[in-house]
Amino acid sequence: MTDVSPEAADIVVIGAGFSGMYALHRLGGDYRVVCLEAGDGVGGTWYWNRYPGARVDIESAEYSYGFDDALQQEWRWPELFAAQPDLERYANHVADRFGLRDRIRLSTRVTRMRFDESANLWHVWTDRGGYLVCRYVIAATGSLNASNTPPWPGRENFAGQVLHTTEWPREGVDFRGKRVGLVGTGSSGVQAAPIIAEQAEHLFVFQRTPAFSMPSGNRPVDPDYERDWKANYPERRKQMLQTYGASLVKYPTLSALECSKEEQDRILEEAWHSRSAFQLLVAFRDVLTDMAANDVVCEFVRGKIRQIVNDPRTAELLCPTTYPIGGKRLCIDNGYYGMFNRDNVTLVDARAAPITAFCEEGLRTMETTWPLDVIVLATGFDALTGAMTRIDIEGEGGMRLREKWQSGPTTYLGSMVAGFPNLFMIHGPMTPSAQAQMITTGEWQVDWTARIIEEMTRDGKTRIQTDETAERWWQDELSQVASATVHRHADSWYRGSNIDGKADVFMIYVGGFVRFAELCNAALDEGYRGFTRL
Ligand code: NA7
Repeated sequence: MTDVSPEAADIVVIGAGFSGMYALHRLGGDYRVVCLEAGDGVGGTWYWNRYPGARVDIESAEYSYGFDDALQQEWRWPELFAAQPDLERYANHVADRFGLRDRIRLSTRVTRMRFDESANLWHVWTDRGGYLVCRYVIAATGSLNASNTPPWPGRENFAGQVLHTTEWPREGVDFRGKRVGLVGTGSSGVQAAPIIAEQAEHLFVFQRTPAFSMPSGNRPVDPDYERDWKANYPERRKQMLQTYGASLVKYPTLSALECSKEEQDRILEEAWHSRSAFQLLVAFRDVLTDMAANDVVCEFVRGKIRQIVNDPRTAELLCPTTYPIGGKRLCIDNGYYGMFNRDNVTLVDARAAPITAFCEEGLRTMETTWPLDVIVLATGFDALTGAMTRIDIEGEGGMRLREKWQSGPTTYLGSMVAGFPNLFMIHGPMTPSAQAQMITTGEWQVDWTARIIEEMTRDGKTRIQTDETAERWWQDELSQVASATVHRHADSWYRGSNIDGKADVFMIYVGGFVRFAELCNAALDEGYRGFTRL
């Protein structure tokens, strides 16, 4: 394949996002670890997503590393919900503080991997020309990494600028005096819109499906809040790992259906101001499991939208009615609904008249042409599987991962795939992923993976694999917990329905982080059940 001499490593980590950097730190003391990163900086999601308004949707006190107490004591978050520049600064601080940089290869995209069955080694090729040979690969490639661009024709005809939220120019964009079309109303669109509206001459928001969103209540961190967190960090990190979403919320005992209307409203009003999307989704014990209970919360949020948005027609268009709340990721916003009261903002119904093409003037829908200077695509990701299937990965017997996953991903515990030994994923498909707070659960998955690798070394083994029986068992477990929830009633990136032609398979483990962790630990404790070690 190549006449370049390979470089040897024990472990290749793909991705220098938060999980990848922690994997490098966790294993880098005992193993030769090389971390390959496509971007020219660290931070993963928080390196790429630098669109205006990009901000974490879980409070930073939680959404931050817990592996080193000195780090969490010394770091200061300026706002409750850190903005992208602060998250990127934090990622860089961690890379420097823990001496990771010399083992991170930036601007190096993994293009191809092949498992050498005779030697139990992975060969990893990059777009830099060279290749590495290593025992293990840890794919910390992220759940939301491969961006989705709608396949409309005519882009070359559009005279203006087209931007995607996931590939934002570092130098920023000046929207002053511009007619801006924003396509997509998921988390990215909902965050970007109010900031763009403040600058643009006019903002047209093209909405195919309205999002449910709640106010973040973001503000600068006050000293008492910070002191309280810092005094209690170790305890709170432990508590997080004992919850459904690795996030501290109040878990209810009441069903929405057994409360009076007044009681429902009181509980929901509190959740609305809780600054936590998880809290709204668990305001009652049955929000995510019973459509009637779910509808109580939907109606509450629709009521808020109607209160905030002055124009009744716009308000109705903004009210989600076709799926349960939580079925798509709940957004956390900073003035999204209120923005529609501005004179320079127009909501366009891209469901009634879908966008069909770019044209010289802007965007063409089934009904009309919208003249625009800038088009911002906030159209999301080929989520969960895209980061892996965009690499040409060849396992046992020439099997290709993208072929194996043609009709949906198969994994054991979201970590390994049958036919692809010694390859681990962090936040892969069929993990809790975005249904839990991802830095903490990423750290947990890295620790669990490190345990496997360390025990392989201790026991003198060189190959670990799973099989299709174990994959089927995990699929059954995943389907069983998912079937008890409202998720089956929503099209979302959780099940690939945002990507044309992608298999419609629910890909997130919604049994809760605690159950996920218990099952992962039990597999190792009970003689590596579902794995074979050679
Ligand atoms: P999302 O949540 O997948 O949102 C993408 C949005 O783009 C969503 O509103 C889509 O509508 C819309 N979209 C996608 N394709 C089209 C076309 N062809 N026409 C019109 N509208 C379209 O991605 P985000 O980046 O906002 O957020 C991803 C995650 O990041 C989020 O869930 C958080 O976990 C953080 P649709 O709903 O498919 O009708």
